[in-house]
Amino acid sequence: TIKACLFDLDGVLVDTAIYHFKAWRQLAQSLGIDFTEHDNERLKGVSRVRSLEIILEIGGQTLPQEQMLALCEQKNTEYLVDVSKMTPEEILPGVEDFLKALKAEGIKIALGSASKNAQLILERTNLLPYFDAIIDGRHVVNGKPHPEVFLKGAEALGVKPEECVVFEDAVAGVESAKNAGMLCVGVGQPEVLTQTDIVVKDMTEMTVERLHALQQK
Ligand code: B16
Ligand code: MG
Repeated sequence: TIKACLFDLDGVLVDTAIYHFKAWRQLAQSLGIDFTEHDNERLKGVSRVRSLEIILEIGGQTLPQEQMLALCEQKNTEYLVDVSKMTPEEILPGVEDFLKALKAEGIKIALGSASKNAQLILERTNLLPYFDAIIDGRHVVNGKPHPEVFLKGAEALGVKPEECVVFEDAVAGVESAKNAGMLCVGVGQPEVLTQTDIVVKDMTEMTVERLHALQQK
């Protein structure tokens, strides 16, 4: 039986990718690196410092560790300017109805995000009360595709991995779910999210019935 749903944050519950992109592009420009929206796809689901490494790779640059950490700080300060202005209107379509339906069924809900700003984003969008557990970038040593974030989520909820369904929009996140031995619903394009059990366009396509049907597959 499915007892819990574990949600990624960026790209599944809210679209903060646009704010990440804005802040990273500004930083890349200051380094003389041309960073495009296409390049930004590579940053989805990966940690802040890994994101900077990818941008430096694109620009063919390397920097000392200390300077990299300072740049990550700088990016995050820019990013937080936008995040601190977020409202519940930025919750993606179908999310709240699905979370309410899960609550009504007694299915547990956890967050499994790479972001160190996850708590703040949930607070700004009024999503926080839905969550029974929050595992984010502050709690994990190994980033996605390592299964740590979702395994810790299951543990916090007191359920087994095979009783969990993960919702993910990033390839690294889907791999993380599969490495954890969990069912996975992809949110986005089937051509990209090939390792999932099903793919939905967004949460408007999700119902509790569809969730339970995953097990029979
Ligand atoms: P922060 P998710 C991820 O969130 C984003 O997709 C990724 O682009 C970002 O680099 C990462 O969080 C870290 O975020 O800088 O706020 O700690 O998709 O795992 O919810
Ligand atoms: Mg994501």
